[in-house]
Amino acid sequence: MLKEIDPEIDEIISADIKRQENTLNLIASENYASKATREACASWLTNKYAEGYPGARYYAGCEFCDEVEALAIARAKELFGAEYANVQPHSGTQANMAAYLAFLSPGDTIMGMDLACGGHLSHGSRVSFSGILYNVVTYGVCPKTHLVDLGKIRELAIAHKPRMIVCGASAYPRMIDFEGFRKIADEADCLLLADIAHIAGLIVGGVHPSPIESCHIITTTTHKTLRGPRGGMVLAKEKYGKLIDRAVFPGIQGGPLMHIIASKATCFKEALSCDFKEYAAQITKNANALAETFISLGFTLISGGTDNHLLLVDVSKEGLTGKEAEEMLYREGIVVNKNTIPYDQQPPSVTSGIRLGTPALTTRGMKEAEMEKIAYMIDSVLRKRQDVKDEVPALAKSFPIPE
Ligand code: DSN
Repeated sequence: MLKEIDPEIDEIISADIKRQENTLNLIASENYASKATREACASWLTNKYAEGYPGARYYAGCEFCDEVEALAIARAKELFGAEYANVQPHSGTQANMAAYLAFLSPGDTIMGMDLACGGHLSHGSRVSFSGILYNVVTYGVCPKTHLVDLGKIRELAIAHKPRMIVCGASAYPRMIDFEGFRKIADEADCLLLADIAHIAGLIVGGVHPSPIESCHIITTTTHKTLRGPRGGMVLAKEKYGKLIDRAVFPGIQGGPLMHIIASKATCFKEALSCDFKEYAAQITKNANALAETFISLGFTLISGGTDNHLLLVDVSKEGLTGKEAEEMLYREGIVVNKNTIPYDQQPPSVTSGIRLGTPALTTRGMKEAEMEKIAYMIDSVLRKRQDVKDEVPALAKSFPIPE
């Protein structure tokens, strides 16, 4: 149908499907959503306005939207062991925005991880609403170990008395010590928000500690390691629910995307399965295999390895910028993103590092042996300046993207 009505868009989509099929996707924040979740995204629910919440809507005809959202909420709570869930945020940034609006006033102090050290734009970057509206104190990582230094964070929290500490990151290869952060938040008498967008799938898969007991508010996306549709979510104790609900709608959003909420529900159902636990475990095994092969080849990894789904390679040691490395690899069909490394001398548009993640290739069924092969391919491209144009499509073809 799309082919007939809008052949131009159909052709572009088809070209991107081919691109996805024929390349090796190591973007740490991407994944392949299942056919079931994609079907829900494309469903008739896109037609419906349902401002409000189940049982309290501002439009007629919301009875099925109520059922869908109630199911999504129930499954989210079961999946994470949470008392409360709001599944309406359109994105992770909007989940964070709603959490800030619920608990902070403009001008309040928040503490978040510096973007340059692996934090996210919405954790207080000066170019984001979070840095514009709030007084931000950033924390980094230890310049030597590249690890979060809870001692330093404690000192900052005592000195600056934030109203909220944000833990969680977009480019941090190690585990987040939620309990350690909570001790600091309690001492500083402030709220603790965990942004688990990158690691949500690892948490529900049991390969990363859960923030549910330690953190007051938890935000996430649903499309990264969780492998659902593009979207956001807030989790918390029931007592915070009313404030958060009001902040999401009418605070920062109007009509919820009911087709996406249906798809989130399906994603949660998939993530509740035993298969998903195996998947999450394989993501970290694959990241570890990739890291070990890189180390054996002499590459420099930020923090010396990984505990999660991603690794950061310092390509300046190879005489390259992150931008050059990203482009060289993409020409061969290996998709990574340039990324700042802690205390980077290069601007964010250039960078000294590349970030690699294993969630997408693990969805294709790849295991440690394939990770090793890929590390060798990357070595060939970046160091030996050899092409791997034949190997990439061959490997991609052997591991088709599952329906
Ligand atoms: N832009 C995402 C990432 O790639 O990590 C985070 O929102």
